[in-house]
Amino acid sequence: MDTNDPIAAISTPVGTGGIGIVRLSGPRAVEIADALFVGSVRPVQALSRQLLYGKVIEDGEEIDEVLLSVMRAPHSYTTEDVVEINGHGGMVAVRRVLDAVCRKGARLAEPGEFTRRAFLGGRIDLAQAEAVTDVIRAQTERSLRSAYRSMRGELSEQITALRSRLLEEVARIELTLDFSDEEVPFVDPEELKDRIAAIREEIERLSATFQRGKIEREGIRAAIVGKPNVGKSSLMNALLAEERVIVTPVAGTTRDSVEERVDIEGLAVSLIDTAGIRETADIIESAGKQRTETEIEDADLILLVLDGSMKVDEEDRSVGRATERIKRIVVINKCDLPRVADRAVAEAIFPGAGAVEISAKERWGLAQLEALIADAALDGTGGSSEGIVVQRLRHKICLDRASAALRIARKSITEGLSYEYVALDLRESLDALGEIVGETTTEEILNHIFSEFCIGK
Ligand SMILES: Nc1nc2c(ncn2[C@@H]2O[C@H](COP(=O)(O)OP(=O)(O)O)[C@@H](O)[C@H]2O)c(=O)[nH]1
Ligand SMILES: [Mg+2]
Repeated sequence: MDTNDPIAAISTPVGTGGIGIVRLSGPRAVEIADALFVGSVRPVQALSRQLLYGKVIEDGEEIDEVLLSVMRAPHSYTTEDVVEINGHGGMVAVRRVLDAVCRKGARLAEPGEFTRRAFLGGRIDLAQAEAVTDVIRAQTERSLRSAYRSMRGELSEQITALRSRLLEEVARIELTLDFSDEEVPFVDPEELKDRIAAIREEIERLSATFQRGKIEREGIRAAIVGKPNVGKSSLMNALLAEERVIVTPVAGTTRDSVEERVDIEGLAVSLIDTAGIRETADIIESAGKQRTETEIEDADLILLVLDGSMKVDEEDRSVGRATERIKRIVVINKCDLPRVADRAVAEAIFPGAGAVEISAKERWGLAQLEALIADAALDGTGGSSEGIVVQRLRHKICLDRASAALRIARKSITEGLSYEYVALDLRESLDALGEIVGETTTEEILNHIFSEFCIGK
């Protein structure tokens, strides 16, 4: 792939829209635009980021009325000269501008090639380049926030800081190796071990945030479970803020599971309304019951619903036993009615589970329940909402390799091996971290990463 020729692509989504953008990058980008654009100011004379109004005209034929901007190197997305032509959306109009640009000497960009040039130009590192796709692909607010922070360089900063700490240790050790007979300060093995352990701990902490990243990206499955008639379907509707599921006073109305996705505090939560668990002779209801058992197995979180106007009975306890192994929240519903079961009772009967009092019918207590759901979803997943989150499996694998190399380094020191071996282990760890930001990444890996991008980015 030539990295120096002008490239062009349509940067807006395929389909009909108000505006379609053709983006050009490379040393001759402005020249190409100049050959096609007719307006009050010529692209070659434009100030960087100035918006020019005019027309794209090829061989006397007017192709589109456009707004054109020039971003001059190195202050552009790719660090090269970039031209963006904003024309009318719709596949034919944009396509014609792109064709004209290509006839003037640009070639079609490969997927991710603009971002690849930004990486090769040194404006962003590899982790930031990957985060660009993560920003574009984010399906939830939380994963967008995390991806955005990585794109801004927060993950890279942490990796770079860890690398420079490691590099310092390598330098110290190598110095003692090179000048072992001379007056070089001796590196105390116990102190070295402690410093390595501290670095390793941070790498592990970062790696552990991957689980949180996964949940932020993919969300969780929360099954609404309880005996018949406690208000499971009503709760589902309340959380969806619509009447999705049929609610009746007849027990056993919901005979099969219903699943819907909701956004709860920026997390994608798949809510599953299940058929009530109870002994039954009804064949359809009992098939629903089996399905319920599977839903419980597959759920990340259980919303165990109780009827607050009734005493907790054997049926509730049996639901409790069926859901014991999964993280759960006890939802005491119907709290608009005279209260019989309350939070204290629920917490005593179902220890370890958080409890909340709500009324699905009158729709109160829901905000508190949502906060509990979000907390429970992210509980024990490492990291925090303020900290940076590792979103990519590739990064986690590199972190784990870096950590494993440090574990071996410590072992070598303990076993009294020569510092030569220790230095090798530390270098292995450095390389693994370097792969995250693209310091030590092979061409093959780069090709793979950028091929996942969309065209025009
Ligand atoms: N008073 C009161 N009644 C409710 C509440 N939630 C549900 N119900 C009623 O309880 C009955 C059963 O509700 P439903 O959602 O179908 O329960 P499910 O069998 O657990 O799905 C219906 O008559 C609902 O109107 C609530 O918060 N307060
Ligand atoms: Mg129901």
